[in-house]
Amino acid sequence: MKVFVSSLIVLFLLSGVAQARRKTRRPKFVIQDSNFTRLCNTKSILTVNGEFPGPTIHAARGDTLLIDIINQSKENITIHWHGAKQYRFPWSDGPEFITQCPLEPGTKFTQKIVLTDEVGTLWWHAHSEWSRATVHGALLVYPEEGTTYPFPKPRGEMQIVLGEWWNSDIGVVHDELIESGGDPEISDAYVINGQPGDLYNCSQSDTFRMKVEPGKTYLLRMVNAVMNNILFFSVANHSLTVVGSDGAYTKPLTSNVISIAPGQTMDILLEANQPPNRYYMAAKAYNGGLRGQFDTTTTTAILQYTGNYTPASPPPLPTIPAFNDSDFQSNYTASLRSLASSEHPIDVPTNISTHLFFTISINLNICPDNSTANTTCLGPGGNRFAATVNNLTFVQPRIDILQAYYKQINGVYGDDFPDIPTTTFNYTSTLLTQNQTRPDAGTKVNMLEYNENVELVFQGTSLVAGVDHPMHLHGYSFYVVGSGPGNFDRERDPLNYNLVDPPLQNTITVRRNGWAAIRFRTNNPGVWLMHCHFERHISWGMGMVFIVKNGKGANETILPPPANMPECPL
Ligand SMILES: *[C@@H]1O[C@H](CO)[C@@H](O)[C@H](O)[C@H]1NC(C)=O
Ligand SMILES: *[C@@H]1O[C@H](CO)[C@@H](O)[C@H](O)[C@H]1NC(C)=O
Ligand SMILES: *[C@@H]1O[C@H](CO)[C@@H](O)[C@H](O)[C@H]1NC(C)=O
Ligand SMILES: *[C@@H]1O[C@H](CO)[C@@H](O)[C@H](O)[C@H]1NC(C)=O
Ligand SMILES: *[C@@H]1O[C@H](CO)[C@@H](O)[C@H](O)[C@H]1NC(C)=O
Ligand SMILES: *[C@@H]1O[C@H](CO)[C@@H](O)[C@H](O)[C@H]1NC(C)=O
Ligand SMILES: *[C@@H]1O[C@H](CO)[C@@H](O)[C@H](O)[C@H]1NC(C)=O
Ligand SMILES: *[C@@H]1O[C@H](CO)[C@@H](O)[C@H](O)[C@H]1NC(C)=O
Ligand SMILES: *[C@@H]1O[C@H](CO)[C@@H](O)[C@H](O)[C@H]1NC(C)=O
Ligand SMILES: *[C@@H]1O[C@H](CO)[C@@H](O)[C@H](O)[C@H]1NC(C)=O
Ligand SMILES: *[C@@H]1O[C@H](CO)[C@@H](O)[C@H](O)[C@H]1NC(C)=O
Ligand SMILES: CC(=O)N[C@H]1CO[C@H](CO)[C@@H](O)[C@@H]1O
Ligand SMILES: [Cu+2]
Repeated sequence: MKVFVSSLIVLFLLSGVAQARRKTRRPKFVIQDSNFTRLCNTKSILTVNGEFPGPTIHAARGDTLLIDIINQSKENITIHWHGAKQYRFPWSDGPEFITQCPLEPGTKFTQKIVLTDEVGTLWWHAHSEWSRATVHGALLVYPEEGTTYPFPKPRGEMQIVLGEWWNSDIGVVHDELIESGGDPEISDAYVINGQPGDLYNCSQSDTFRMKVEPGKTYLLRMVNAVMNNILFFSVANHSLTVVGSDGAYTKPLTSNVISIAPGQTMDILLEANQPPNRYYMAAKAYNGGLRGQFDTTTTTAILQYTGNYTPASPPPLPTIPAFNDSDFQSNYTASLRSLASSEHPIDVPTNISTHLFFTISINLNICPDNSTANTTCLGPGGNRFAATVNNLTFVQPRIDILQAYYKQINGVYGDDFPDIPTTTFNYTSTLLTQNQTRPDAGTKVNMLEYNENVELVFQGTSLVAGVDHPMHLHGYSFYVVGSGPGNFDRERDPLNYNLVDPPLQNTITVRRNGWAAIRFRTNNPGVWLMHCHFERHISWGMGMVFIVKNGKGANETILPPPANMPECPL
């Protein structure tokens, strides 16, 4: 049986980090099965180096990472470096059948990640079926040598990785989702650094603890690696000040509760300014969609002051908004701002050359289809769930799109993913018909020229059920210039855009029955997946692919593939 270390108090002190400029770091990732015990059950899960969550990678801005991935498991696997832009090198991005074929059992691949302007907390995770449930970890990028944080140096720091735990085998949860056509099995717990916390009888002794000295300030490196839910997080009697998100600095945003979506990261300052004691940190789901069921449990960890005192028993629990508090959710999401200082300027595209408008919807297909012998699926009305961007369910190809594009292999994808919906309708109407819920399907990409200024408006729809969607773009960070409820109004809404200090993010939660507008410049040629970071939604097809063409200069083209690239069998 494995011995886990996550209940130990490990504080990484900041002195002496980031000594050398432009280092190359070479950690080894061994993908393997390991037995873990949670909630009284022991089961085998897929891990990196036998750890759950997986190893934290430390780097400085501008460093190069060479990750030797060795697959000693029985699963096909790929690893995605979430938030790393991978300039001109989509070969290392990772999503299966988009930029590579999976590493089959017994194979190896060295992924090269050249960090550029990213700073703060990024993360890495598996990007093959649902294996990211246990295969994920933090990637911490420190300021480069000779520079500092744009906030007072914290006494210490700690990664806080939020996850979701099923007692069932995650492969079975995935297969049943596809088979049944309904919602996924509800998870058994959320976890903080791999532990559900001591509100569960079977997790009393292993609850994650973070030790703090009275009067000192700490940096929480938070990653939401949860599969299917946005979480609210709070620490009893303490306030949380977000100073960074998705690998970019933000203006300090202080509140008692934060909201964080799957795919998002946050750098959070916590001042240990309360009477020495033990305090719960806690997280639970936000779910404004009100459709279906979800995991309503609370995960906890303990913030523990040093010194001699008689601890409160139990420690105080924080107050967390109700699971359906969509006002808090939307408001919090819309409150983030770029730091936008002279040392950390922003560069929001203004002369927009490409306008895109993408609806994001939950859809229904008739059941059966050819993938199951079932005549009744477990979706509403016996239908099978699907999900779409511009009414297209993304169909995964068998040859990865990057390989097909680079080698000009025909027939793998179509290049006519629409810039706007093929039919317009009242996207957030309460009166949509069943016929409108039927999607189209295909493997289509949207082609973009190099150096275009793109504005993309995501429009949530009320088809089947309006729910929030955390949309994630690979290869880029984007400025979130606006968001709002209801249908986007092309005349009125742009007048309220924030072009002064919009946050730079790689994942934006589009509120249920609402819209969000993002901007980015296509300065990174490659094949880039864009998808909802709720795992059930991407499994149902809520994704699409951008191909950004090469520019004119030799420095503006995709670099050649690495020698050991895991290609798909032709
Ligand atoms: C996990 O536990 C099972 C049952 O105790 C055992 O058969 C198996 O070898 C273990 N696997 C690993 C990877 O330790
Ligand atoms: C693993 O991926 C290969 C393609 O690279 C595929 O042929 C094979 O069926 C996959 N295996 C599993 C177990 O999914
Ligand atoms: C049909 O779906 C049900 C519900 O998920 C499942 O239990 C059953 O195994 C499926 N049957 C077949 C033949 O796929
Ligand atoms: C925890 O243990 C107590 C006492 O044995 C029991 O009453 C309770 O149902 C258990 N709670 C859970 C969540 O298992
Ligand atoms: C935490 O805050 C609550 C409510 O404000 C207060 O009643 C309690 O005494 C505080 N606990 C500690 C240990 O400071
Ligand atoms: C949203 O945030 C603003 C500013 O913090 C606050 O004034 C307002 O009351 C909030 N609205 C809701 C619905 O929470
Ligand atoms: C189902 O299979 C039939 C016969 O093989 C084929 O004609 C049809 O296109 C398939 N439908 C889907 C939705 O794949
Ligand atoms: C769209 O639908 C919403 C909700 O049903 C309704 O309030 C609104 O009036 C509709 N808009 C138009 C232009 O029909
Ligand atoms: C929905 O589609 C069916 C079959 O194509 C058709 O008979 C029906 O009239 C349509 N209903 C509406 C409201 O469009
Ligand atoms: C999506 O496409 C299908 C098939 O063409 C069509 O029946 C349906 O009305 C479309 N739905 C929307 C919302 O555009
Ligand atoms: C590529 O090189 C040209 C000529 O030196 C320069 O103008 C351009 O800005 C460079 N592009 C990038 C992305 O560095
Ligand atoms: C080379 C290598 O690591 N091979 C391993 C791949 O995974 C299988 C299944 O766990 C092992 O049996 C091999 O030893
Ligand atoms: Cu979604």
